[in-house]
Amino acid sequence: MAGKDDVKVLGVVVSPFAIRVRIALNMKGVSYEYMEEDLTNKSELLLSSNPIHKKVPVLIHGGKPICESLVIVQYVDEVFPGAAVLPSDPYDRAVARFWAAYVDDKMFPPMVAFLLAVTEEERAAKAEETLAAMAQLEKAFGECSGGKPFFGGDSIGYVDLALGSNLQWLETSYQMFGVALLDAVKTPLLTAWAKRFVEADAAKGVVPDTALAVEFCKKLRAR
Ligand SMILES: N[C@@H](CCC(=O)N[C@@H](CS)C(=O)NCC(=O)O)C(=O)O
Ligand SMILES: *[C@@H]1O[C@H](CO)[C@@H](O)[C@H](O)[C@H]1NC(C)=O
Repeated sequence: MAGKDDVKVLGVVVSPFAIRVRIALNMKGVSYEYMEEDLTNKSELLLSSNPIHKKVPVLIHGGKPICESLVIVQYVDEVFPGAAVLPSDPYDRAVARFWAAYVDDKMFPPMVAFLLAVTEEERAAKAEETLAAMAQLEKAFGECSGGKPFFGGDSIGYVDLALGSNLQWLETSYQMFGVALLDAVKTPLLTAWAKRFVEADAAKGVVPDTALAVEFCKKLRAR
């Protein structure tokens, strides 16, 4: 039986949703067992712990499953002591939740559609849509960071986790199709921020090599 402090993460190494959960746990200094899922052959544990969506990530804490990455990150922030992920001020928390939802609703879908596009036309349209979202996020960074290194200020916060967990796919878009969705000219603040994010201690060893994401993308495109 799982002990009350036993922590497991069911994930996929290239999944932004799993990556943000793992970085949040690292920020808190929580040790956890990481279990890689094969999404073409999901484990019984995944199916039983996330029966509604059957998706990664799932955090299993003391035998209890928690699903949906942003919900998990908030849970981790509330349950474990250490570096705060969400700001303490309610208004700032609301703003952080707004931008994290924006990443998942407005940036992630066109970015994935770009990576999986079949026609050049479709790819160009999705690039434009992703870049428009990135331009909004560039502005948001200016406002949220207040000149500090991260959306969360001096250290990684909620919006940093939401967006930073997607960096391997932005890099993949460049390597596979020569399109910079994270553009040094159009989004200079985010370009500099991305470098800081991947070099942060909590992110080390979690944000995967682009080569791995490229390989994964090729497999998905072949399917
Ligand atoms: N909104 C969910 C999204 C999770 C998600 O889309 N996970 C994907 C992997 S990146 C998945 O498990 N897909 C499996 C499937 O759709 O069958 C979250 O934030 O956790
Ligand atoms: C699916 O996963 C199970 C273990 O969870 C394994 O025993 C089985 O061989 C896998 N099947 C395929 C087709 O990969």
